[in-house]
Order: sequence, then C-alpha cells, then structure tokens
Amino acid sequence: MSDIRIISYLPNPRVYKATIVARYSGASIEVIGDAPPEMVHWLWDYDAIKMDDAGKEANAAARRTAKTGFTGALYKTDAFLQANPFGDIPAAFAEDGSTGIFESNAIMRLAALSGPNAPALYGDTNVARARIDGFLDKTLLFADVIQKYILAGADLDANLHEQMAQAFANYCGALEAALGHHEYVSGDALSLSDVVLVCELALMSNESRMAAELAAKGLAPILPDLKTYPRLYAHVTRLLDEATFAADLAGYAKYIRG
Ligand SMILES: N[C@@H](CCC(=O)N[C@@H](CS)C(=O)NCC(=O)O)C(=O)O
Repeated sequence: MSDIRIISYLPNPRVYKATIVARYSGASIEVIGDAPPEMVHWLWDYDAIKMDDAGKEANAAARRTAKTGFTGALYKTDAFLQANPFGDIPAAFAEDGSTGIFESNAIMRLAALSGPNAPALYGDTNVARARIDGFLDKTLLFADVIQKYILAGADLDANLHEQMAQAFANYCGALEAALGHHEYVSGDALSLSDVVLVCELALMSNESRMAAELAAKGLAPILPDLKTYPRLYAHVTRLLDEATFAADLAGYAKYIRG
C-alpha cells in the first residue's frame, strides 16, 4: 500500500512536484492516469478505471460537466467529490483512500511529510517552513495565470498575454532578488519552493506549442525571457540537471532552457 495515490492526466508537471519530493522523503507514491484526452474515459475515483461505453452507462450517475482544461463530460464519483470538493486533478488519496488531498502544492507537502526521511525539503524550523509556504503561495498565484494562458487556445489575446508577461516579470524578478541573498529560493538549502518553481516553469513550457497562435496575433513567447534573470536561469537549469528532477522533467528541459 503506497503512502499516497495520485489520479491525474499524464504527463503533468504538477504531479511531478510530489514525485520529485518523494525521492528525498522516501514517500511511496502511486500515480494512476492517462494522456489528457483519455481522461474523459476514466472513472475519477480512488479506484480509478478506464471505461468502455458499457462502463460509462453503468456509471452514468458519476457524469459531470467539465470545468477547467477539459470540455464535455467527465465521470467523477460521489466519493471522488467528497475527497476533493473542487473536482480537479491531480487529486490524491491518503490513508487507504479515506482522505482526499487536492492542489498539487498540498499533495507535494504530503509527500514531503511522508516516508522514512520525512520531513524533507520543508525546513527545519516553523519559521523556515512558513517562509517556504510563502513561496508556495506566491507560486500558486503565478501558476493560476499560467493555467489561464496555456489553456486559452483561440481565446488568447493581447490582454491575457500582458497579464502573463506581468505575472512572469513579478515572479521571476522576486526570485532573482531572493537568489542574490542565498543559494536556493527560500534559503541555504533546497526546499519545496525550488521544486514548485521548476515544475510550474515546466507547465509554462507548453507555451512552445502556442507558437503559431502567438505569431498570428503578433505576440512574443514569454518563457524565453527567463534568460534575462541570470541567477534564476542558472538555478533552474542546474536543478533540471539533477537526477532527482530530470527523472520527471527531462522532456521539458530543452523548452525551459530555450
Ligand atoms: N491549481 C490546481 C490546478 C488543477 C486543475 O485546474 N485541474 C484541471 C485540469 S488542468 C481539472 O482537473 N479540471 C477538471 C474539470 O474540468 O472538471 C493544482 O495545482 O492542482
């Protein structure tokens, strides 16, 4: 029995926050999922299964309208929605499935607090932990804009592009300043704040798939600006080279490096 079971579409850098951290804490994580378009055929549940048409009919009561990142119908059981009232993935289950943990940062925290080496990457004092939490909260705000930007599709416009550019400049500017004071984002040791940084940039690297849409609208890609933050760029590329990060993020590295 694993410490944590995660249901998600794959690949998903938000899931990798937890799997990267588990390499330090020793938490055992089971990841169940499929390519994004296939998740409409899955029953979202602790006992997630891929369904055929007969399975969908048998689980008609679980049929719900998708909200974010998916369109049409998704199959979420009542138990899934009790575990995660927001109904999104990645969704995690702990304690034999009786408790749901949602939001990828929270799932990552559980990975940091589980396993033989726990707590890992989560500070040695309450103050250090609160400081790491501050970076995680700021990263979630940044990530919310990334999500809107990369899911915009044909709705992408100059206004949304400007919001993304502003959020990117604010976040990267702050981290560039922080890295002027110490080696890692929140202090002198690797922490969860470094992990979320790299994983959300990996998510943002999906911008590379928007090249035609951006060009058609006369908008420039934003992620290549990472190079204009030299300490941050060096930090991120160094972490991408670490085996603990590369195991999950190797496929994203060339897009982040630019
Ligand atoms: N901030 C959340 C984002 C999760 C999220 O928004 N997931 C979307 C897919 S990108 C989802 O599961 N949508 C389900 C739906 O459309 O009902 C996290 O980091 O875990």
